[in-house]
Amino acid sequence: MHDLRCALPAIRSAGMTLRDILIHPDPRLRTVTKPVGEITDDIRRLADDMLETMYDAPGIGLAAPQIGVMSRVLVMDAVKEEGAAPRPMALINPEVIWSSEETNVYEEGCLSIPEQYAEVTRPAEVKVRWTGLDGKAVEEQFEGLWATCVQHEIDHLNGKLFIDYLRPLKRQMITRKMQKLKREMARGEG
Ligand code: K2U
Ligand code: ZN
Repeated sequence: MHDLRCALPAIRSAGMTLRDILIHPDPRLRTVTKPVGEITDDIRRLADDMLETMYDAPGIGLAAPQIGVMSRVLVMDAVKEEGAAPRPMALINPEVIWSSEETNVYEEGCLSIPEQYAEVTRPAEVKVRWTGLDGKAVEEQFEGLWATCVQHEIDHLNGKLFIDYLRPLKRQMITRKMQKLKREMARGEG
């Protein structure tokens, strides 16, 4: 993942903050988040912090509950062409209003479930409606990695993780690995 910190000045607000990413299992990752009411400067700062945290991870998406904020906010930038201009996006109260019959299989990961990857099948294209940081309603149809990413992030807003699409045994194995990782992190190892 090319370092996009050069892109940050374009979307920087005064002093963004890197936030800690919660690791599964954590009840906050299993909570259905609340819609955002008014789009305030606090929401705009939250989106900035989420983008900075996402680029730093690095990742191509991040949902507010992953940093412990139980609001319906997600950010993403799934631009993967080397040297292409980044396209940082912030979606407030996003909802899928159409999804294609055809599906895509993608080996997904998750910043809240580090180093674990598994194939997930999702609709290949989705149409999403959301409110932008300027308060305006937006609709866009996503395909490819963008479609996978936006569905992965909207799942996060509903307390759903990509491991929920796996067989129970595989999901339990990943959860146990994360519990071990968290024990080691608590002891300052790992
Ligand atoms: O929400 C997150 O945890 C960030 C996810 C988003 C994502 C997962 C699977 C497929 C698409 C997006 C990733 O950890 S971001 C890391 C990454 C980078 C390149 C391609 C796939 C995943
Ligand atoms: Zn995730």
